[in-house]
Amino acid sequence: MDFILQSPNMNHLWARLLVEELYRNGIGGFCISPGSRSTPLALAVSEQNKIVHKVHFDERGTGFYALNWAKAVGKPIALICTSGTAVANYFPAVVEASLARVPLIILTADRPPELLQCGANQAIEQINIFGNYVRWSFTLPCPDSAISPAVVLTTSGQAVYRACRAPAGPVHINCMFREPLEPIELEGDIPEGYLSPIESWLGTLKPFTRWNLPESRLTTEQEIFVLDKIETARQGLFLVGELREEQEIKSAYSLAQSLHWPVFADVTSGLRLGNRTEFSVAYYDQMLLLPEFFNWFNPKFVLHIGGTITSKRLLEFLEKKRPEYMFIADHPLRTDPIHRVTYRFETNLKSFCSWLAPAMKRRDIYPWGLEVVEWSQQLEQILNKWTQEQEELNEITIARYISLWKPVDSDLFLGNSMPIRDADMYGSVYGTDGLVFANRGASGIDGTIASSAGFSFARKKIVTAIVGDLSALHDLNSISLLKQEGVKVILIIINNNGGGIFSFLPISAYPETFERYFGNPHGYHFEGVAKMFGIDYVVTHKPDELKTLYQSALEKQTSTIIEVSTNRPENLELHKQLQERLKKELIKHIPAN
Ligand SMILES: Cc1ncc(C[n+]2csc(CCOP(=O)(O)OP(=O)(O)O)c2C)c(N)n1
Ligand SMILES: [Mg+2]
Repeated sequence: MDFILQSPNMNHLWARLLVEELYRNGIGGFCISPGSRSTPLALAVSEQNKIVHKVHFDERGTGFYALNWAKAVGKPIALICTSGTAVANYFPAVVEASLARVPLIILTADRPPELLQCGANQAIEQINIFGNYVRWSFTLPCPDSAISPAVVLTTSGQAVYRACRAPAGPVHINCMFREPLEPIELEGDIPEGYLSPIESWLGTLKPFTRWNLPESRLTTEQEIFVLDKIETARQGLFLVGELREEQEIKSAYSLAQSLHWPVFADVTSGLRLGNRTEFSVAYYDQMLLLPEFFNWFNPKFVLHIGGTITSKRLLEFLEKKRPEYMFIADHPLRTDPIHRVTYRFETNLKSFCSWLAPAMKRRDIYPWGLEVVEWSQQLEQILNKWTQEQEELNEITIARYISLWKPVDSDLFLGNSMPIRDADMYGSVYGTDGLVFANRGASGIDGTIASSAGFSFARKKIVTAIVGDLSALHDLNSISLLKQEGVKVILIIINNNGGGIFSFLPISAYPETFERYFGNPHGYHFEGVAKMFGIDYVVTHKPDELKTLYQSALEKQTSTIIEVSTNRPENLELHKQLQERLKKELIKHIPAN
């Protein structure tokens, strides 16, 4: 630990202790945004080759980049920024991390107390700035020889522990530094013997405090209860929400195969666009559009694992039908927007699925709900036919084509607004496996480009991202992240010249205010900005051409932007038209009462 012993002054010593201990506690990497007050922290990271780190000038984008990096690797990522509004720019990502349970360690440099609330430059109220959105916040005072170095180490360890234990989430450490900030030798600044309380730590590579993550498992009584409920349930429905790990997806797949219940999988579950099970009902959202189906379909028991559900229609359906509802999650947070959960168990998802699948004794030979599975397959045919009929690309066919063309061993990022909904409603279940990420904690349209970049970097894979034009405009400068080493994103921007989602809402019936305040047209295209950032850019409106362009984008080493222009009013009509076709098909199958 020579680099610690050779620290030039207290500021740098504390920063090195903090960073080294975060590293020893197993964090996945660092993201740094430039600034002066954070100099000791930035240098402490830069001095060490072993620490994976990224540098980006915009804290807002960096926050989303780190968020998706952390989500993909299941480890905390630390962020470093200077004092002032830099800190506040992390807020959107902190909110998303808090709601989506993603571990982040936010290290913000702060001015010393004598420079606060006195008009000093770049000094804002940073203590507890993130309020209830962080799992823990702590201010480290200015490095001081009166304070044991062990305090710095236990602060680091506590930060990682609190970020990781359920519910995982962001943690804030506010670090006050007094000048000088540069690594200047200050004789006598570090008194002799100062490091003796952490001598043994200096001699190892282990964290100062070892901690364990309590892992919740069902007790034997709970297992008996769950098993009994599931074995005796009539007309069960298996609901799979967001899953972030391949192992979880695999075990959920096996459970789906053993349950013999219709499977309604969310687009972010990993079981919706690929991994088709024998019982997958891909088009449940569209089926629920038909009142006759809505009335006829009567699940009596729901087993829901994983995160939230994108389909509002499905939630409304469950709210009305009031089945018994068992929710299994690996955290304690209420994930029940319709307030219908009747049994809730906190346990590791993978072990739950792996336990339950073989534990169930006898399943029906003629499973309930098979006809629903078949009807969904009929709808697949209608969707294929309708897609082939469309000469020009539209928002529905883009979702379908990309779900089918996305190569094996690559991932998908879906922007909020219509891209995630179209993929959820119309993406093909015959696509390839792979993770599907979206920022569904707070469902912001911000940080989408940075998110896809962080996701690709973390997974070391190609990420295809589909985002709307307003979302892309919101995060324009994050296009520079698409050029970073280890990032390869094919960014498909659906440019419908504004917020297409609003056309689906009742407010669209008020033309005098609609376009200006909701549709928000701008007339921009993305070629110029792609050129500015030096990113390959192509534009198309034809399916065949999209296929060729997508294929060649996949073959390149670097990221590409593909812009497709669509039309908002037409998009609404196309959705209606297709939905009528699907309903016409489905009604043929519903038994008359
Ligand atoms: C940060 C943030 N601001 C505003 C909103 C509200 N909002 C939801 S969808 C939407 C329009 C998005 O437009 P675009 O990205 O072009 O997608 P489209 O609706 O056209 O599919 C807006 C403004 C939000 N969710 N997040
Ligand atoms: Mg749009």
